[in-house]
Amino acid sequence: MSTPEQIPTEVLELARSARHVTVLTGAGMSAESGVPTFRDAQTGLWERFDPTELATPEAWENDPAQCWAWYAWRASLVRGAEPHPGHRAIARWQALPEIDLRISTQNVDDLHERAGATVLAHVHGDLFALRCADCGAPAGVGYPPVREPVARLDPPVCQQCGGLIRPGVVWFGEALPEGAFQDSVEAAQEADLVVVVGTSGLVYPAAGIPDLAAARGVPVIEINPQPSEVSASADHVWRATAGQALPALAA
Ligand code: BV8
Ligand code: ZN
Repeated sequence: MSTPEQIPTEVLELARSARHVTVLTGAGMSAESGVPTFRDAQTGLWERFDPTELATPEAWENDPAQCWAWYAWRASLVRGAEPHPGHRAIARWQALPEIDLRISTQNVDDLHERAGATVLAHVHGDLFALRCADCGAPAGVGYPPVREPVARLDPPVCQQCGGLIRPGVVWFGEALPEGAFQDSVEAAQEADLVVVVGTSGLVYPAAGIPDLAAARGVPVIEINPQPSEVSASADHVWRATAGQALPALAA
């Protein structure tokens, strides 16, 4: 019986021979840094909050102050979190001169970057890239510090047009940032190895990327302690956490 930390032989061989690697990450990548995932039982954000009231353009239109307060609280959680050994392992792997490693993340946090990695695409946007909801101008302000979830906080106002400042994330029903999805698809299809870490594979179009790679014959490894929608399209499933698996994979 192997333990989660023990790298499966076929995974080790793929990782050692790959020169073009794409790493796709989801909320599970940040879990060991203390940033809650969305859908995990007990700890997932959606156990406590209703996404249809918070992560949609309609939610913003109906109650921007409720939306802003939730994102300000999440931003405080992220600011208080640190990258873990899994984030650092990806950054080390990417820094190897013989490796072309491209990271596509669904995460809106900056933990990959703070671990020293360069991210090709934040397909669901960037929590901290605040902009005006009306004219799109980048905001010259940040989130206020929020220690506990609060019901409402007034968003700041745009200096250019007086519109409200919104988080730089992609809400349900909004288009992904221009180029981000296409860049991610290309990276995965051109890779000789795709590593999918910590995603439930439920949110499209990002969830389709492993299948698009697999359809081109690219081997896909899943790292996730639980079964997910990605598991069926993965050639190898490693039931371990990001913090357990990635340091061994990128050693
Ligand atoms: C679009 C950003 C078109 C904001 C997020 C049917 C009905 C309605 C809609 C749809 C439908 N079918 C398809 C859709 C479209 C919709 C969609 O997919 N809905 C799903 C839910 C059915 N998609 C969209 O709306 C997208 N846009 O399609 O646009 C368009 C085109 C042109 C013009 C206009 C429009 C936009 C989707 C973006 C949504 N934004 N978030 C915010 O952060 O608040 S989604 C949210 O879920 C997260 O940000 C995250 O990015 C995403 C995916 O979640 P995961 O990362 O997978 O996280 P999850 O909690 O689910 O899973 C965690 C996993 O980690 C688990 O598997 C767990 O086992 C594992 N794990 C736990 N611990 C660890 C671990 N793994 C490793 N190590 C550990 N330690
Ligand atoms: Zn504006």
